[in-house]
Parts: sequence; C-alpha cells; structure tokens
Amino acid sequence: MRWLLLLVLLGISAPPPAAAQEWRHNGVVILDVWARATPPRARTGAVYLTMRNESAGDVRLTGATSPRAPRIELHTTRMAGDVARMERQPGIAVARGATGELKPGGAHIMLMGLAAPLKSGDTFPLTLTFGPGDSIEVLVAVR
Ligand SMILES: [Cu+2]
Repeated sequence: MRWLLLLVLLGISAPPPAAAQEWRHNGVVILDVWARATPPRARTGAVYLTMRNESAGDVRLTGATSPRAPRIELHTTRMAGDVARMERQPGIAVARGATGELKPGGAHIMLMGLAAPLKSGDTFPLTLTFGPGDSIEVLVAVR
C-alpha cells in the first residue's frame, strides 16, 4: 500500500512533455512550436506555431533566425488552381486579442539551406523577431 502511494506521487510530479512548452513575450503567448521531420537530402523545412496576442496592441512577426538554417523567410501558402504556391511575406500580423496560427497549408517559417535533416524527436532554437531589438528565443520540437 505504501509503495502504491509512492508511485502515484512520482507520477504526479513528473515534468510535463516538451510539447506543452509555451513562451510569453510582451503579452504574446507563443505555443505549439514544431517542425515536420525532413527527408535525408532535403534542404528546406518549415516551422509552425501559434501566437496568442494578449498584448494591448497589434503585433507583427517580422523574421526569424536559427543556427539550423542560414536563411529563414516568412511564407504564406496560396492555392493557384490545384497548385499550392508559397509566397514570401515581410511579416505576419496578429491583431490585438487574436490568435495567429502558422500551420501546414498556411503561413509558416521557412528554413532554407539546412545543413542536416530535421529528425523526429530533435529540438532546436529559433529566435523570433517582432521588430528592431524585439525578439525571443523559443525551442522547436521536430515531429
Ligand atoms: Cu515556404
């Protein structure tokens, strides 16, 4: 009986999984930061995330950097007939009180010139910039 109780307590104190990680930056909550694993020779990858704007004004993601990719662009995806076309954007805006979702088939952070593939289970740092001198480092989970 005593052992059972101990096991239950250990279960409760276990840390939450990495996927539950979130960051708060100037009233913007950044969560669910992930990238899809890439095939062995892929030179590009995409990062997706959710931004909940709880700040007093509109915010705009203007860029990102990471040690994993020499070039990173902000993209949206637009359907041209049956073809999905990615388009570079100068920024991704999230209005005050709104939630912006970067997700497959939509807006994403494009990693270009990957030196090594993104492997499922890996994590890597990504610095998100919202304006001059206004940035935060988050952790991308590859899955
Ligand atoms: Cu893209």
